[in-house]
Amino acid sequence: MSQLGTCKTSHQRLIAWVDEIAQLCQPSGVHWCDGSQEEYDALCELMVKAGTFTKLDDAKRPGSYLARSHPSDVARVEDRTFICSKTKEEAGPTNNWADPAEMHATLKDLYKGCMAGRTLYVIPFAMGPLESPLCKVGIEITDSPYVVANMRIMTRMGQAVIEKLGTDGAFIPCVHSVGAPLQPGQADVPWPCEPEPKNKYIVHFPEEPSIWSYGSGYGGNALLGKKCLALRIASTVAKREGWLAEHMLILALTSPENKTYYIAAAFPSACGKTNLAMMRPTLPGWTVRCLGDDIAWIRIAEDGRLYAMNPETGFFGVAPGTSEQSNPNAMASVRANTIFTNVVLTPDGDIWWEDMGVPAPASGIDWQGNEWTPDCGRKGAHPNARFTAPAAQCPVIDPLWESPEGVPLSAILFGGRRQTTIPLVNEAFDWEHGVFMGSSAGSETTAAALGKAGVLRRDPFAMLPFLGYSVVEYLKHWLALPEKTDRSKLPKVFFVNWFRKSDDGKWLWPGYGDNSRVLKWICERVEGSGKAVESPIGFLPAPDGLDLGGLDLPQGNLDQLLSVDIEGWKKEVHDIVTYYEKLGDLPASLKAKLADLEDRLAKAS
Ligand code: O2Y
Ligand code: MN
Repeated sequence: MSQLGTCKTSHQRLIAWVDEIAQLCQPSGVHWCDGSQEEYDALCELMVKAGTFTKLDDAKRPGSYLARSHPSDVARVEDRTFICSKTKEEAGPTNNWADPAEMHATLKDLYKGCMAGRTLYVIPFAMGPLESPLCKVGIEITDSPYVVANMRIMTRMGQAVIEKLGTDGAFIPCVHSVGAPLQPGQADVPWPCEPEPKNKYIVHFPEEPSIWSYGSGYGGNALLGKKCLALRIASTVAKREGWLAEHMLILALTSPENKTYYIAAAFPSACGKTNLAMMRPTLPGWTVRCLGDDIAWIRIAEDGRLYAMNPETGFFGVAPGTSEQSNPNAMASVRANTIFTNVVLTPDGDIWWEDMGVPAPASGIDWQGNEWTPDCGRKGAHPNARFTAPAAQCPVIDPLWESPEGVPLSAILFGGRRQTTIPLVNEAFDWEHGVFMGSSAGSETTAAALGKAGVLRRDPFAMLPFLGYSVVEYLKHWLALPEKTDRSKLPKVFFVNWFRKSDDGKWLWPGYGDNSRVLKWICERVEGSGKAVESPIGFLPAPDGLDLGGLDLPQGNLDQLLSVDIEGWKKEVHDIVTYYEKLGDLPASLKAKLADLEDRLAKAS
């Protein structure tokens, strides 16, 4: 590494800031990342020596590594995530707020000497193609080589970003430390972090803007380009600048007639965004291409339409449950050059996880580094185990996925994991009704989110953990779009639910590739040809509206999937009313949509 890592910028503000952070954190050295393959390889080798990485067998998983995190550091920490806007009101009722001056004082104490014995890495990164009108540059300082390696996959990182910044370009400062300084002579551990939950901090200062993360080396807590910059900070910038930063996948659906429709979809964490984004349709002649699986930046273009762009360059996907059946294109994406975190190491130097669709190895090493066998009574992979893979390796990556302009959206989908009440798909009556649908979206929780599994958690626009400002102001921002462009140019809005179950607990809908049947109906509705019936909750597919050719779906299932459960919906409305009360003074048009829904349900009963 001796020839690598020198500073190659004449951006004086950047140099001064790096010096200031180095003074505060007292690292043993400073390494400016150039983003090269040579640098990546050297860092991986360093991590293999430190025990952080295990190199996987090159014949089985070329260029790939396994990392095991500390058991206390396995997921995003929502209760330690703070939005430090000037006032609590600006952060809104759904965020943890702290006074910015007080938080700065707390952080200054924490970061004093926190990188002792470690290298401070400077990561120049861009979210979005460098030439995109929405591209934002961040500089992440970190003492974790694991973060550097992951950031290289997930963002456009390195010298090209330094060139873009020139001598005075704007950047968002992001400071990250694992919070584990080393005393002279102290041996390091494979996954350094601050194990005490209350000493972890994921902090956003939207006005500055800047990001400070302390104590965790994992995922969304540490790869600061992703949830912290591209959602929490970007949402505040987007509000100011008149665009949208959303927790949405982007896909392209092409019909047998070769017409392509671009669709963005907002589902809460752990609802299968990655699976849908790169789905293999079961409908003959239809293809899906992936543009992004997690984040969409959306702007009104010159032609008045909404254009969506994926600011990331990789997938940080949940491993357990990913299989040839659930997501063959994700499996192909992780065949090489992938970092796996918290999965099982097999005796032949490959990886395995629960529901991978292949037999478990007779024995292995589990995510905690212990001997493991399939019958030992413990899971081998952590439920939030991840793969970090380059998006370019996805076999169905869309040719326009790096388009600086983005792609024009025909439809926006909201959805969640709901076992009852919510139908397979329904279409909003108009834009405001669509915003109402997004505002009241919810999902039954799983392991990736904090708290108990199986509990309905309202998650407006799937942005609850990722919004950098007040949810009421956010909803107003969405409601204001028809004032900024011709209403007829806005995408149509739909709500989908692949997760409905029968009374005896069986899935009513096969999901996965068969979701293409729902997407086809959505495209037909965009064209004005899809058969629909008006209902109290929106437009539902007519009984013969969905293309179910070749699918052996019992009529009873279809009836349940496409009917309105009036009593269930009345309870839903009651629950939304209660939730809305917690959000504060919502825009009148949303309250009106709720009242209209209540009226229509009353008339239908
Ligand atoms: O637990 C983490 O740190 C990762 S969370 C995550 C990662 C990729 C995409 N989405 C999410 C999410 O929680 O929405
Ligand atoms: Mn996500």
